Order: sequence, then C-alpha cells, then structure tokens
Amino acid sequence: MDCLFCKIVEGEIPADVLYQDEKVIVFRDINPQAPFHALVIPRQHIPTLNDIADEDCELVGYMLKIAGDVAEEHGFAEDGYRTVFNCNTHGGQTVYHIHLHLLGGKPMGWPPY
Ligand code: IU
Repeated sequence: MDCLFCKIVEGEIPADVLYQDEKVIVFRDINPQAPFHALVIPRQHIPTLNDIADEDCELVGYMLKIAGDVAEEHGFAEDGYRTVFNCNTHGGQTVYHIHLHLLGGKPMGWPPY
C-alpha cells in the first residue's frame, strides 16, 4: 500500500517521533503551523474519518487521550491547544491515513478560514 504514514509506521520513512506504543505514533509535523505541531496517527491504516468502523471508536478516543498527554508533557495543556482531524477535500486532508493534528504554543484563531 502506497501510504506515507504507513511507511512511517513501518519505519521506512524517518519521522521525529515523540511517543509511540502498540496502537499509535506521535511525530512532529514537517511543516509546523504553530510553535508545537505534532500528528497522532494510528498504526492501523484508516484512510479518512468516513472509514471509521464501530470497532475503531476506542482507538480514535485513545488518539485524543494521547494528544492530551503529549500536550501535558510538553507544558501547554493548561494554556490550551487545538486538535483537528481534516477529512477529504473540503476538510483539507492531504494524507489519506487518519491523523489528529495537535497544535499548541500560541493562541489559535477561530474560525479556521
Ligand atoms: P492534512 O490534514 O492531511 O492536510 O495533514 C497532513 C499533514 O502531514 C500536514 O500538516 C503535513 O505537513 C504533514 N506531513 C508530515 O508531517 N510529514 C510528511 O512526510 C508529509 C506530510 I507528505
């Protein structure tokens, strides 16, 4: 399968990994949009949020828990942060392996356009 994030999971492409376990990997985004910008990805290949099956719900909740833990570890949990799942074209998704953006270290704008 020609999936860039699967290649990171397999260790075929290097990434600046901040955390990993049997379910997820967290690594720094190569094009950061905030002082801290990391991606939480599942090891399991799920192309988009539209492909999440009932049995994946626990995994997706776990990704959010890990994002909070990473924010805590990097000292910006209290000030706050932004988490984003982009889905398909209108959502701005460019890599088709679900990933949770974790952005922190500055106040975020809203709305996102
Ligand atoms: P998006 O939600 O699919 O648009 O986010 C994809 C992200 O993956 C984007 O922020 C890229 O900078 C990031 N990324 C990366 O960290 N490493 C890569 O090799 C590639 C993309 I290609």
